[in-house]
Amino acid sequence: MSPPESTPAPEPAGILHVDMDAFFVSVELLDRPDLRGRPVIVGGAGTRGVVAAASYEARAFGVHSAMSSVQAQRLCPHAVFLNGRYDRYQAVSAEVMAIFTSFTPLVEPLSLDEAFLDVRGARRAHGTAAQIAAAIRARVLDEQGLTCSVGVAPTKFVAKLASEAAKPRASVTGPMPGIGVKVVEPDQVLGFLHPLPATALWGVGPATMTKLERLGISTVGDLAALPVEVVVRSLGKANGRHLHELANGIDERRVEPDRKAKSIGHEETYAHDVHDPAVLDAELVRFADAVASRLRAHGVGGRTVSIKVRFPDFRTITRAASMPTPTDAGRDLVREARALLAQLDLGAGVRLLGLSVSGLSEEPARQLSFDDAPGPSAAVPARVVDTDRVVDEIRGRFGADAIGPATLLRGSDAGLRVKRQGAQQWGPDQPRPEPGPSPDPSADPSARRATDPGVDRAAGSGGADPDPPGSGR
Ligand code: DCP
Ligand code: MG
Repeated sequence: MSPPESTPAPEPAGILHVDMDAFFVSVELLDRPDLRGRPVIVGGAGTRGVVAAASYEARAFGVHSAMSSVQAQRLCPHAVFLNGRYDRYQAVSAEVMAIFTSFTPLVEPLSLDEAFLDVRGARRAHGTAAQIAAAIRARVLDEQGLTCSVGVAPTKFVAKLASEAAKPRASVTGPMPGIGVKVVEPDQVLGFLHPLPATALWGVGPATMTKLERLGISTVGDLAALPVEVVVRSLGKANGRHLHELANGIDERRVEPDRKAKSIGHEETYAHDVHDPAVLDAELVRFADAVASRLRAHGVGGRTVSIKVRFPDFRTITRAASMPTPTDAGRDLVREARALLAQLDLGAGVRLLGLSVSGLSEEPARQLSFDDAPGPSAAVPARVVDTDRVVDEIRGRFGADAIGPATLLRGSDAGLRVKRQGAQQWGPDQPRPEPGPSPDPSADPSARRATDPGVDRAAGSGGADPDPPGSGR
């Protein structure tokens, strides 16, 4: 009889690399839907201009980022050149990163349009890494009207290569959609990596490639098969070892989250416009609870609570109120958010509801509510803190839905029903159900600027609708 297998099964892939498709161009197309399907280039059109981003239609002509605009114009004379609007890309990027952070606090942004996520701790609450990837794509599409490609793998660098494999492709007959999500499980890593050209490895530029070619190496598999000493002799100790490890699928680098989050929030788009105030209130409670949990997971509290409402006609408004001290307690957030929502006329129905907290700082203080006030000593707030910690611990072990505020459990299951109708309504590759205007994020980032930390209640409750001009409606 053979002895029992001693090696434990490797942990399933849990690192995501998310990269927006044709990012700058796709953001511009939100405001210029008439240009969809045409070769579009964002960059400087002048003689010294450079291409920042090219639509997949333009890429079919050989146009790519960092190419001179003169050359791009030569390759694709009918391309439409647009000036870049960095502020706009930054604002959309913040919204997209906030979606990532709603799945895991372990988000490492690499640039405006890409990030690594470590979702190993989020699987119990959100499903497998592949399901999380699909859910992220669906939410980015629904809330921002943009597509992204996701690689799922056990390590950062394989995840990055996998997202590349999931991308759309340019072709002369028009862009070919990508697979959207590419999953590389641990036992598939070497099969995925080894046929790739060695230049696919991080750190292999032209100079290194020349040295590798002298060793007869062209693919990652060739490099992996060489004894490490040979590679070290040619490339030096640090670089040689590192590349040899990568070629063998080894990459110990952890996802380093951006500790300087500006705001933490949660929002959902509903499949059907919500008219019932009781449902909206239950949603606020649920969002506040989720956001407070994430504040505590980050070890921060926030002072400014913002709500966001998008109406059926895509008009989007935000309102903000600041508290005297930062908090990480769900009920503080609910109290502020309720007061803000009460000032709005919701008669038209609500397409999207959101709640976020900014003005983040460490060491949140608890605001005493009447429930706490009669306590005989200062020990009462400490007990409140402990309750929240217990909630966090139960969620950590059993998932985000394991425990929640009583409001969500009373009466009907309105909150849950709405949730199921929410953001996960479409699979990542399904067409949008309505041909109407794209969700218009231009309304949100500009409006949100008015709710930055420091804005007080008076500033947030003005009657003017901050929906900016040119929002495409
Ligand atoms: N960018 C830039 N200059 C470069 C490369 C990129 O200004 N040399 C900007 C424009 C891109 C954005 O960064 O839209 C993201 O870069 P990507 O390499 O991810 O390229 P895209 O998102 O445009 O396309 P895709 O990721 O679909 O290949
Ligand atoms: Mg990109």
